[in-house]
Amino acid sequence: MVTIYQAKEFEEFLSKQKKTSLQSDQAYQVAKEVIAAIQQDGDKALDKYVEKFDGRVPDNYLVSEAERKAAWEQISPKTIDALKRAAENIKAFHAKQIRESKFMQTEPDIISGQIYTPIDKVGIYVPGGTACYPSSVFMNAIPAIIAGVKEVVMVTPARSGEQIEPILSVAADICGVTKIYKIGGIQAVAALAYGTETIEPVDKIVGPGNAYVAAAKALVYGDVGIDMIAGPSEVAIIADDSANPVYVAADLIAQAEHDTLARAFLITTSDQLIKQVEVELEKQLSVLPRVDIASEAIRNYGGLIKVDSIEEAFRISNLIAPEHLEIQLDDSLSYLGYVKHAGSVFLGHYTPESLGDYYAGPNHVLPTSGTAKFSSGLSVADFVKSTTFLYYTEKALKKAADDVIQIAEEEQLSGHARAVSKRLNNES
Ligand code: HSO
Ligand code: ZN
Repeated sequence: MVTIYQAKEFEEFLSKQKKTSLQSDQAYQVAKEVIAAIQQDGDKALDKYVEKFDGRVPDNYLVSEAERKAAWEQISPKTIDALKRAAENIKAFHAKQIRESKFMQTEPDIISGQIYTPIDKVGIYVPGGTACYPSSVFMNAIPAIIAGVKEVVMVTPARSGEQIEPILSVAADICGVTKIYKIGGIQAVAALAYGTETIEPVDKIVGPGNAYVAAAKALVYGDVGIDMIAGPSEVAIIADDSANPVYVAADLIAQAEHDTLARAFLITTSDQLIKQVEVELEKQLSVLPRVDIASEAIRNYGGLIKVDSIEEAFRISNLIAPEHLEIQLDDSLSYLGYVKHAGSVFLGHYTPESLGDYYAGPNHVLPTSGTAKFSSGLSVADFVKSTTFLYYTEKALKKAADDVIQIAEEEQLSGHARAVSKRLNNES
């Protein structure tokens, strides 16, 4: 059921693949209408669309302290402990991403540099329903909190208008989300972007969502910041005879169970591994609860690719620029330098992607659909801005004056030139 490719065939398949369109026209049209209405009429429009899309307007959009407390009773202590440990690991990893402001004195009379300041307010969109993931709360909120963002608010739809998923509320408490609003869909994005009487606007909106949420984020971009618009999740696994086919198949399936559009590739020098993985896939899929989703993804978007050398395996992987890359080779660390384009890399036989999805530290919000060629996963850097600064003494200005005036005159901006010359001549 899974397609087997020779390297050349796979390259052809890749080059023919169309970019999945991330915004359907219909989603775009609806988003336009809802955003315009909320921008104009605030809560009144918000209520109207919540009623229309979710069926019921909650008594209060803001999740109360009492509701946040009650959510803890609904989650097992074992889950709470595991979540707390995951949050600690993710915090520790992201803490290392903090950049120090730079102060430079390249010449005695000149000081320059760059300071980093956090965004004031960030909104995190977290889907409810079947893809309700506490790990997404951590991966979006923790880098913001580590960056120093003071107000991190979360929006997530309420079940039958009243209660949000309790595990999302607990995850929000564990990592320090300040406010939670019971609201999802386009209307949530619009409310966060422009504010209403009850929902305060934010400066940047991050987090995954369906086609409607993606369209809404694309439309509000510019008025607020957004993170990337993510496509279907994907993994590429580079392996040779040293790999265990059971682990390889398990990791391909872990990716495939996300979505019928998810992509999962094995790139290997070993014919035998391909045969074994084919058998293992059938075996493991037959006992998987989400067998329908995973089988469809593997059938339509999976592939086992035979290459002649490990160098060729990396060449193919760099063409895919996968969101996740697993290197299931002995001495895997020594191959890190071969990776040119990938969102996140998992090295060795005992580092399944699941570790990174939930727990180990690196972020799981990563560039998909080949966008790792030019972009990076979510990090602390997404929640800070840099501001450069400059200080010159009179002596330093004198030294630079002729050059600056020369260029200003060349641009025919004599006002700029005078802003320098007036200082030199001590003119008032
Ligand atoms: N693999 C997903 C993240 C995730 N997995 C959340 C499980 N829960 C995208 O990187
Ligand atoms: Zn996952």
